[in-house]
Amino acid sequence: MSRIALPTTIALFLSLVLSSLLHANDEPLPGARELSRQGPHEIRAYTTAPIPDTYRQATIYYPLAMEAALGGVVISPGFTQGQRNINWWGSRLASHGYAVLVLDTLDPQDRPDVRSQALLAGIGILREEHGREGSPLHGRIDRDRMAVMGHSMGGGGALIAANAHGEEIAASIPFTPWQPAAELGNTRVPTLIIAGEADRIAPVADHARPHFSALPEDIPRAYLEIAGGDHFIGNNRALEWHGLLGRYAIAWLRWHMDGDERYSEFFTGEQARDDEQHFFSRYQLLTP
Ligand code: 9J3
Repeated sequence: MSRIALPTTIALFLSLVLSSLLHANDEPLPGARELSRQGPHEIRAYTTAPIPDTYRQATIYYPLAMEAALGGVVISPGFTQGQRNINWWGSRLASHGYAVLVLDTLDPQDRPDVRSQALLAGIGILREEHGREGSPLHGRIDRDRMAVMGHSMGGGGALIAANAHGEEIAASIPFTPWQPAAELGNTRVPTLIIAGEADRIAPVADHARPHFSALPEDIPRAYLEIAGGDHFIGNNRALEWHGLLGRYAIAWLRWHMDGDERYSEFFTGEQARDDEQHFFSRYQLLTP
Protein backbone atom coordinates (compact mmCIF):
# COMPACT_ATOMS: atom_id res chain seq x y z
CA MET A 1 0.00 0.00 0.00
CA SER A 2 1.43 3.39 -0.97
CA ARG A 3 1.87 6.22 1.51
CA ILE A 4 -1.26 7.86 0.14
CA ALA A 5 -3.50 4.82 0.02
CA LEU A 6 -3.96 4.17 3.75
CA PRO A 7 -5.06 7.70 4.71
CA THR A 8 -7.24 7.77 1.59
CA THR A 9 -8.88 4.53 2.57
CA ILE A 10 -9.44 5.76 6.10
CA ALA A 11 -10.84 9.04 4.83
CA LEU A 12 -13.19 7.22 2.47
CA PHE A 13 -14.32 4.93 5.27
CA LEU A 14 -14.92 7.85 7.63
CA SER A 15 -16.82 9.80 4.99
CA LEU A 16 -19.05 6.78 4.36
CA VAL A 17 -19.71 6.38 8.08
CA LEU A 18 -20.34 10.09 8.41
CA SER A 19 -22.68 10.30 5.42
CA SER A 20 -24.72 7.38 6.71
CA LEU A 21 -24.90 9.02 10.13
CA LEU A 22 -25.86 12.35 8.63
CA HIS A 23 -28.41 10.90 6.22
CA ALA A 24 -31.18 13.38 5.46
CA ASN A 25 -33.68 11.04 7.01
CA ASP A 26 -31.99 9.39 9.92
CA GLU A 27 -35.22 7.62 10.76
CA PRO A 28 -35.09 3.84 10.35
CA LEU A 29 -36.58 2.51 7.13
CA PRO A 30 -40.25 1.67 7.78
CA GLY A 31 -41.65 -1.72 6.96
CA ALA A 32 -44.13 -2.32 4.15
CA ARG A 33 -47.01 -2.35 6.61
CA GLU A 34 -46.13 1.04 8.08
CA LEU A 35 -45.87 2.51 4.60
CA SER A 36 -49.25 1.05 3.66
CA ARG A 37 -51.35 3.02 6.13
CA GLN A 38 -51.63 6.48 7.68
CA GLY A 39 -48.18 7.74 8.70
CA PRO A 40 -46.91 8.88 12.08
CA HIS A 41 -47.75 12.59 11.73
CA GLU A 42 -50.90 14.23 13.02
CA ILE A 43 -52.34 16.27 10.16
CA ARG A 44 -54.27 19.49 9.57
CA ALA A 45 -55.82 21.02 6.46
CA TYR A 46 -56.72 24.55 5.36
CA THR A 47 -58.28 26.31 2.38
CA THR A 48 -57.13 29.90 2.95
CA ALA A 49 -54.03 29.94 0.74
CA PRO A 50 -54.18 32.35 -2.23
CA ILE A 51 -55.91 30.94 -5.32
CA PRO A 52 -54.31 31.42 -8.76
CA ASP A 53 -56.45 32.01 -11.86
CA THR A 54 -55.82 28.47 -13.16
CA TYR A 55 -57.84 26.47 -10.60
CA ARG A 56 -61.02 27.09 -8.64
CA GLN A 57 -60.02 26.20 -5.09
CA ALA A 58 -57.78 23.86 -3.12
CA THR A 59 -57.20 22.22 0.23
CA ILE A 60 -53.69 21.99 1.64
CA TYR A 61 -52.95 19.06 3.98
CA TYR A 62 -49.84 19.10 6.14
CA PRO A 63 -48.23 17.44 9.14
CA LEU A 64 -48.88 19.51 12.24
CA ALA A 65 -45.51 19.11 13.91
CA MET A 66 -42.46 18.21 11.93
CA GLU A 67 -39.07 19.85 12.12
CA ALA A 68 -37.69 18.90 8.72
CA ALA A 69 -38.64 21.07 5.74
CA LEU A 70 -41.61 19.70 3.84
CA GLY A 71 -41.60 18.56 0.25
CA GLY A 72 -44.83 19.35 -1.61
CA VAL A 73 -47.26 17.34 -3.72
CA VAL A 74 -49.93 18.90 -5.96
CA ILE A 75 -52.81 16.68 -7.10
CA SER A 76 -55.50 17.14 -9.77
CA PRO A 77 -58.74 15.15 -10.02
CA GLY A 78 -60.15 13.77 -13.29
CA PHE A 79 -62.81 14.84 -15.78
CA THR A 80 -66.06 15.97 -14.06
CA GLN A 81 -64.58 15.05 -10.68
CA GLY A 82 -63.19 17.07 -7.78
CA GLN A 83 -61.20 17.01 -4.56
CA ARG A 84 -63.88 14.84 -2.99
CA ASN A 85 -62.97 11.99 -5.34
CA ILE A 86 -59.24 11.85 -4.63
CA ASN A 87 -58.51 13.69 -1.39
CA TRP A 88 -57.61 10.55 0.55
CA TRP A 89 -54.16 11.18 -0.96
CA GLY A 90 -54.00 14.52 0.88
CA SER A 91 -54.34 13.08 4.33
CA ARG A 92 -52.33 9.95 3.51
CA LEU A 93 -49.30 11.78 2.10
CA ALA A 94 -49.44 14.54 4.73
CA SER A 95 -49.40 11.94 7.49
CA HIS A 96 -46.14 10.68 5.98
CA GLY A 97 -44.61 14.14 6.03
CA TYR A 98 -45.58 16.10 2.90
CA ALA A 99 -47.48 19.32 2.24
CA VAL A 100 -50.22 18.27 -0.17
CA LEU A 101 -52.36 20.60 -2.28
CA VAL A 102 -55.47 18.93 -3.71
CA LEU A 103 -57.26 21.15 -6.21
CA ASP A 104 -60.59 21.61 -7.96
CA THR A 105 -60.22 22.66 -11.58
CA LEU A 106 -61.86 25.86 -12.82
CA ASP A 107 -64.25 23.83 -14.92
CA PRO A 108 -64.83 20.15 -14.07
CA GLN A 109 -64.43 19.48 -17.79
CA ASP A 110 -61.04 21.15 -18.14
CA ARG A 111 -58.71 19.21 -20.43
CA PRO A 112 -55.32 17.78 -19.38
CA ASP A 113 -53.31 20.76 -20.68
CA VAL A 114 -55.38 23.11 -18.50
CA ARG A 115 -54.87 20.74 -15.56
CA SER A 116 -51.11 20.83 -16.18
CA GLN A 117 -51.25 24.63 -15.74
CA ALA A 118 -53.27 24.20 -12.55
CA LEU A 119 -50.69 21.72 -11.19
CA LEU A 120 -47.81 24.08 -11.93
CA ALA A 121 -49.70 26.96 -10.32
CA GLY A 122 -50.27 24.75 -7.26
CA ILE A 123 -46.51 24.23 -7.00
CA GLY A 124 -46.10 28.01 -7.08
CA ILE A 125 -48.68 28.41 -4.31
CA LEU A 126 -47.00 25.81 -2.08
CA ARG A 127 -43.65 27.55 -2.59
CA GLU A 128 -45.20 30.90 -1.73
CA GLU A 129 -46.77 29.50 1.42
CA HIS A 130 -43.20 29.23 2.71
CA GLY A 131 -42.92 33.01 2.70
CA ARG A 132 -46.51 34.02 3.48
CA GLU A 133 -46.97 35.50 6.94
CA GLY A 134 -49.74 33.68 8.76
CA SER A 135 -49.58 30.56 6.62
CA PRO A 136 -49.51 27.31 8.60
CA LEU A 137 -46.59 26.45 6.29
CA HIS A 138 -44.68 29.67 6.84
CA GLY A 139 -40.97 28.77 6.83
CA ARG A 140 -41.71 25.06 6.49
CA ILE A 141 -41.52 24.31 2.75
CA ASP A 142 -38.56 22.97 0.80
CA ARG A 143 -39.07 24.80 -2.51
CA ASP A 144 -36.86 22.32 -4.38
CA ARG A 145 -38.93 19.25 -3.58
CA MET A 146 -42.21 19.46 -5.47
CA ALA A 147 -44.17 16.60 -7.05
CA VAL A 148 -47.25 16.33 -9.23
CA MET A 149 -49.95 13.69 -9.23
CA GLY A 150 -53.33 13.33 -10.88
CA HIS A 151 -56.16 10.99 -11.80
CA SER A 152 -57.14 10.43 -15.42
CA MET A 153 -57.12 13.83 -17.17
CA GLY A 154 -55.36 15.04 -14.02
CA GLY A 155 -52.76 12.32 -14.61
CA GLY A 156 -52.52 13.55 -18.21
CA GLY A 157 -51.93 16.99 -16.71
CA ALA A 158 -49.13 15.62 -14.53
CA LEU A 159 -47.48 14.01 -17.57
CA ILE A 160 -47.77 17.23 -19.58
CA ALA A 161 -46.44 19.38 -16.73
CA ALA A 162 -43.45 17.09 -16.13
CA ASN A 163 -42.66 17.05 -19.86
CA ALA A 164 -42.95 20.82 -20.31
CA HIS A 165 -41.68 22.16 -16.98
CA GLY A 166 -39.53 19.44 -15.49
CA GLU A 167 -37.28 22.05 -13.88
CA GLU A 168 -40.12 22.76 -11.44
CA ILE A 169 -40.86 19.14 -10.59
CA ALA A 170 -38.91 16.47 -8.69
CA ALA A 171 -41.29 13.51 -9.10
CA SER A 172 -44.45 12.68 -11.03
CA ILE A 173 -47.10 10.06 -10.23
CA PRO A 174 -49.99 9.96 -12.71
CA PHE A 175 -52.61 7.38 -11.75
CA THR A 176 -55.01 5.88 -14.29
CA PRO A 177 -53.81 8.67 -16.63
CA TRP A 178 -55.77 9.85 -19.68
CA GLN A 179 -54.09 11.69 -22.52
CA PRO A 180 -54.18 10.39 -26.11
CA ALA A 181 -50.97 10.58 -28.14
CA ALA A 182 -49.00 12.19 -25.34
CA GLU A 183 -45.57 13.44 -26.37
CA LEU A 184 -43.34 12.91 -23.37
CA GLY A 185 -39.88 12.79 -24.90
CA ASN A 186 -38.66 15.87 -23.03
CA THR A 187 -39.49 14.45 -19.61
CA ARG A 188 -36.62 14.58 -17.10
CA VAL A 189 -38.78 13.88 -14.04
CA PRO A 190 -38.74 10.42 -12.37
CA THR A 191 -42.21 9.10 -13.19
CA LEU A 192 -44.30 6.36 -11.58
CA ILE A 193 -47.37 5.45 -13.65
CA ILE A 194 -50.14 3.60 -11.84
CA ALA A 195 -52.72 1.91 -14.07
CA GLY A 196 -55.67 -0.48 -13.99
CA GLU A 197 -55.64 -3.44 -16.37
CA ALA A 198 -59.42 -3.30 -16.87
CA ASP A 199 -59.74 0.49 -17.13
CA ARG A 200 -62.53 1.03 -19.71
CA ILE A 201 -62.37 4.84 -19.58
CA ALA A 202 -58.64 5.24 -20.11
CA PRO A 203 -57.74 1.81 -21.55
CA VAL A 204 -54.10 1.01 -20.80
CA ALA A 205 -53.48 0.07 -24.43
CA ASP A 206 -54.28 3.66 -25.47
CA HIS A 207 -53.09 5.59 -22.42
CA ALA A 208 -50.93 4.35 -19.54
CA ARG A 209 -48.84 1.86 -21.55
CA PRO A 210 -48.04 4.26 -24.42
CA HIS A 211 -47.34 6.96 -21.82
CA PHE A 212 -44.76 4.71 -20.20
CA SER A 213 -43.21 3.85 -23.57
CA ALA A 214 -43.05 7.55 -24.52
CA LEU A 215 -40.85 8.44 -21.53
CA PRO A 216 -37.13 8.76 -22.28
CA GLU A 217 -34.93 5.77 -21.49
CA ASP A 218 -32.47 7.71 -19.38
CA ILE A 219 -34.81 8.71 -16.55
CA PRO A 220 -36.04 6.59 -13.62
CA ARG A 221 -39.52 5.30 -14.41
CA ALA A 222 -41.88 2.67 -13.16
CA TYR A 223 -45.11 1.16 -14.43
CA LEU A 224 -47.48 -0.57 -12.07
CA GLU A 225 -50.67 -2.09 -13.46
CA ILE A 226 -53.26 -3.56 -11.10
CA ALA A 227 -54.67 -6.86 -12.40
CA GLY A 228 -58.40 -6.39 -13.00
CA GLY A 229 -58.14 -2.78 -11.77
CA ASP A 230 -60.61 -0.22 -13.14
CA HIS A 231 -60.40 3.54 -13.79
CA PHE A 232 -60.92 4.36 -10.13
CA ILE A 233 -58.31 2.27 -8.28
CA GLY A 234 -56.54 5.43 -7.07
CA ASN A 235 -59.69 7.24 -5.97
CA ASN A 236 -61.35 7.64 -2.56
CA ARG A 237 -63.74 4.76 -2.84
CA ALA A 238 -61.16 2.12 -3.78
CA LEU A 239 -60.31 1.46 -0.13
CA GLU A 240 -58.85 -1.94 -0.93
CA TRP A 241 -56.04 -0.32 -2.96
CA HIS A 242 -55.13 2.60 -0.74
CA GLY A 243 -52.55 0.64 1.22
CA LEU A 244 -50.66 -0.67 -1.77
CA LEU A 245 -50.87 2.45 -3.96
CA GLY A 246 -50.04 4.71 -1.04
CA ARG A 247 -46.96 2.63 -0.26
CA TYR A 248 -45.59 2.78 -3.81
CA ALA A 249 -46.31 6.50 -4.13
CA ILE A 250 -44.66 7.38 -0.82
CA ALA A 251 -41.66 5.17 -1.63
CA TRP A 252 -41.32 6.91 -5.04
CA LEU A 253 -41.40 10.34 -3.38
CA ARG A 254 -38.90 9.31 -0.72
CA TRP A 255 -36.58 7.77 -3.28
CA HIS A 256 -36.72 10.29 -6.13
CA MET A 257 -37.89 13.53 -4.56
CA ASP A 258 -36.22 13.24 -1.15
CA GLY A 259 -33.19 11.36 -2.50
CA ASP A 260 -33.39 8.50 -0.02
CA GLU A 261 -32.07 5.55 -2.01
CA ARG A 262 -33.05 3.09 0.68
CA TYR A 263 -36.63 3.32 -0.56
CA SER A 264 -35.70 1.58 -3.82
CA GLU A 265 -36.16 -1.51 -1.66
CA PHE A 266 -39.92 -1.07 -1.93
CA PHE A 267 -39.65 -1.45 -5.71
CA THR A 268 -37.11 -4.25 -5.87
CA GLY A 269 -37.41 -6.23 -2.64
CA GLU A 270 -39.39 -9.24 -1.57
CA GLN A 271 -42.61 -7.26 -1.00
CA ALA A 272 -42.52 -5.92 -4.58
CA ARG A 273 -41.98 -9.43 -5.95
CA ASP A 274 -44.89 -10.62 -3.84
CA ASP A 275 -47.12 -7.77 -5.08
CA GLU A 276 -46.11 -8.52 -8.65
CA GLN A 277 -47.19 -12.11 -8.25
CA HIS A 278 -50.49 -11.39 -6.52
CA PHE A 279 -51.73 -8.01 -7.70
CA PHE A 280 -50.00 -6.76 -10.83
CA SER A 281 -50.83 -7.62 -14.43
CA ARG A 282 -47.69 -5.73 -15.46
CA TYR A 283 -44.82 -4.27 -13.48
CA GLN A 284 -41.73 -2.53 -14.78
CA LEU A 285 -39.05 -0.62 -12.96
CA LEU A 286 -36.48 0.97 -15.28
CA THR A 287 -33.70 2.96 -13.73
CA PRO A 288 -30.87 4.19 -15.96
O1 9J3 B 1 -60.47 12.33 -16.45
C1 9J3 B 1 -61.03 11.32 -16.92
O2 9J3 B 1 -61.63 10.49 -16.22
C2 9J3 B 1 -61.00 11.20 -18.42
C3 9J3 B 1 -61.89 10.17 -18.96
C4 9J3 B 1 -62.86 10.62 -20.02
O3 9J3 B 1 -64.02 10.36 -19.92
O4 9J3 B 1 -62.41 11.31 -21.10
C5 9J3 B 1 -63.34 11.43 -22.19
C6 9J3 B 1 -63.29 12.74 -22.80
